[in-house]
Amino acid sequence: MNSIRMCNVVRYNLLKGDILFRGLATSSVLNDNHKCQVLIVGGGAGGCSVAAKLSNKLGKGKVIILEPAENHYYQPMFTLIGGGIKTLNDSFRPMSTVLPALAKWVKDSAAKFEPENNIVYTEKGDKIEYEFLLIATGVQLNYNKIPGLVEALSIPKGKVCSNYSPKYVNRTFEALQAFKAGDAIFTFPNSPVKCPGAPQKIMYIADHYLRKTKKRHHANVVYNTSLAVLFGVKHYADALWKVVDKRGIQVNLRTNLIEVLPTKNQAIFENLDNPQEKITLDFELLHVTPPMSAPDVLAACKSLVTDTGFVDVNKDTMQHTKFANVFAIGDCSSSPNSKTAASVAAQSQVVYKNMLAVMNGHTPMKVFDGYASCPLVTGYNSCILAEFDYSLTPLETFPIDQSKERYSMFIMKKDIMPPLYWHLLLNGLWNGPGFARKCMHLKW
Ligand code: FAD
Ligand code: UQ1
Repeated sequence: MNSIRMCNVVRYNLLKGDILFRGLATSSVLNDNHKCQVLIVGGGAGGCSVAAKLSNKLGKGKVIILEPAENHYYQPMFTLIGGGIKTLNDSFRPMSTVLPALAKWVKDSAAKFEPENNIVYTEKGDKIEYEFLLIATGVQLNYNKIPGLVEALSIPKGKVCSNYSPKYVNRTFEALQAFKAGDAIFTFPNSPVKCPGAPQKIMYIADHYLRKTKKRHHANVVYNTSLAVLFGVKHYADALWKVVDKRGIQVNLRTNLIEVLPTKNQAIFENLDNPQEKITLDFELLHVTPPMSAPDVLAACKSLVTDTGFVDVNKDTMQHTKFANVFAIGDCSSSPNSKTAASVAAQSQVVYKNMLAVMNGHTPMKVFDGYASCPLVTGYNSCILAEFDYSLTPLETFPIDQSKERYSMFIMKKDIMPPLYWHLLLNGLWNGPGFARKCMHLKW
């Protein structure tokens, strides 16, 4: 008995000592050291699709995905949620169900990149050593850069909304339903954005909603954009100008949101061609697309990024310009395409093939053409399917005039794209419509 009790006392003291030690220990003693062939930072559209491809090829345990989020969101659906066409529940799945089973998920964030030593440190203090690194962190939403905005977005049933975050996207349809009369203002920030069509898609849906509910004649629909154009590709911009003219939507170019006055329902804009010139507008609905940037953690690692903080890659191969074992995919890369999931799909095969080439001592040969696609939803039953490349030249899949508003393209956006994303893209089985395009443009 005595010896048992003695043992327990010793065990208790050891445990107590261990707890005390753990409490005082530095993170390097406490935390894990991981080693892997490929580390993928970010398990969004790009990280997940390439993780699936690489782990299928390399086998179990070769790939680590570093990703903190509990859920994976299909962000293109946010536009439809804003219009009450889909629900927030439709837009996400548990991260554990979308990441490939053959890869190891480290549920944590990258806190520091050390590409010179092939190491990434995590927020919780783990150290991950890799042979090859794929950076897929997406962009950072900077709602806090607009004074008053976060406060306005925290007012329950308020007039300020934003499709860009799952935290706020439900506010859009609520604000639309509550809207009675007055100014409905939609903004585009003075920064790079993901899906540059999305800030105006929700405006067209709102316009249609107000028509359907007979409120449109009491409403003034306004698009205040920092850009000097309505859309970056002239072919589609020409079509969109016809839509705004037909619908009586007021477009103010080079007009940038700089402040929201939450209690007054007012927004302050600057004229980017004459920043002294400020204008304060009343609103009954304000849909804000927030300023965005490369994530701070990337921007902090100067050897990894360009002046603007995005991962400095060769725009053809997606390989880092200095570190041959580092690649980037998606919104966090410096490749000058429009930041869309459609681009991620096309990049995924380029990144996969080029990473394998480098692993085998070859030169990366596969080239990304800058493909981007933006289904410009113009209402509850119409959509212009914009597709283009680096040179902003249309690169259309279907042998029809895609700059026309079509019901078929709306159905594609609403019903075909979600399963294509969940079942094909995230499993590494969708590389964009390049092959279909070639088939459909064959001259018979
Ligand atoms: P994301 O999918 O954003 O994934 C980034 C991942 O990295 C996230 O899971 C995040 O948690 C993780 N991460 C971030 N920081 C860290 C860190 N420090 N450490 C580890 N992990 C980190 N695209 C289209 O093609 N068509 C559309 O119609 C369309 N509509 C859109 C509408 C809206 C409202 C929005 C918001 C986007 C839309 N997009 C659309 C754009 C599309 O969603 C993005 O371009 C795409 O998701 C980019 O993929 P990604 O992998 O680069 O980044
Ligand atoms: C696409 O490939 C893609 O990524 C999965 C999207 O994001 C959801 C898109 O919105 C679009 C339009 C494409 C391109 C696909 C076709 C069939 C034109």
